[in-house]
Amino acid sequence: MTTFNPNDQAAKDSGIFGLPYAVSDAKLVLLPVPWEATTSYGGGTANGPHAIFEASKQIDLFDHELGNFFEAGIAMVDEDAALKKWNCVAKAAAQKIIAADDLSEKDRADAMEVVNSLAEKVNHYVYQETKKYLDEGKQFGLIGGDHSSPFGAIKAFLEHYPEMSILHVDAHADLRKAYEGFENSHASIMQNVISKTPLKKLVQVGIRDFCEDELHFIKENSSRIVTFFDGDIVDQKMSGKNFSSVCDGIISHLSNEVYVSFDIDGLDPRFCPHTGTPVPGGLDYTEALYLLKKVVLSGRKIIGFDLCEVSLGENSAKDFVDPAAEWDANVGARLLYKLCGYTLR
Ligand SMILES: [Mn+2]
Repeated sequence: MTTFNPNDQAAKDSGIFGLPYAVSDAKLVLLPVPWEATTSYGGGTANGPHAIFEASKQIDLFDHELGNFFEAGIAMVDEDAALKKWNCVAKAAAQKIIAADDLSEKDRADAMEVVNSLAEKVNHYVYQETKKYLDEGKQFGLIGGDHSSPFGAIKAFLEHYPEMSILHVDAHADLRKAYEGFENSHASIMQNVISKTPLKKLVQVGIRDFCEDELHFIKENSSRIVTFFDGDIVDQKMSGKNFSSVCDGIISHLSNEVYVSFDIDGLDPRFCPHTGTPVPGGLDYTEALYLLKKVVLSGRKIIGFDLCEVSLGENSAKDFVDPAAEWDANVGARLLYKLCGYTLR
């Protein structure tokens, strides 16, 4: 600890962002959830936490806006070996269901049972871990994994902060009632949050890929869900409304305690070309940061967050095979650092 110099290059055995803190010393704990069982299009997001961890070491710790906030201590928990195994088993079962049309009813039901029961285990693990750190008085962020990863975390946060709202940045509404039959699909996370938790307000931003049922669901639940569609934000900007007042409109729906659920594909895909389900359009990196900054400046408190769907693509695994894919991890790590900064503020 005494030899740590934030201006030096990260040491080989250092933690996330090159920091020297153990989880027990850290004010902010990051939980990796390498889970992507129900990935429907491009995979690889289970490697997201590791890729972000590696890329995080090149970040300059001093932040022009937030200063040396890392001194509060930030540490990432080791990936859970059992969870990694569950991911492999569930992914194989899910692929069987997605790929084969000639699957017998029984085989299909069996495979579905494997996926659903392992997803329940993940939810339980994430809930327990989140609750543990919140009970210890730590701040908490989760690194996915696909966007189904944080369900247990959101549940635990709601027990600690019943009045909290969620700021959800995403290309997708994630309000499907099960996707491809999977109850805990990445495309259903906010449907599950709305139907299975007492969350009072979900504020969605950047949404540009959704089905008509999801739109109906938003309208049916208009007291709990406010959606800022990407197209509407673009219309406002194109006709001369400045982004600052667009942000004010979004933020006005948030309660004082804000949990951020950030799907990287909410950004323009040039910032996340290897994410599983990229969609053209979306927020600029700087716009996303500006929105988060304005949340804090409004006097609201960011109490925690998840960052999901960062991926290097399916085959690049852990060794950065495609040099272009390292970009996704670089953006993810920088966004993560800012999320940590705003949470520690
Ligand atoms: Mn999502």
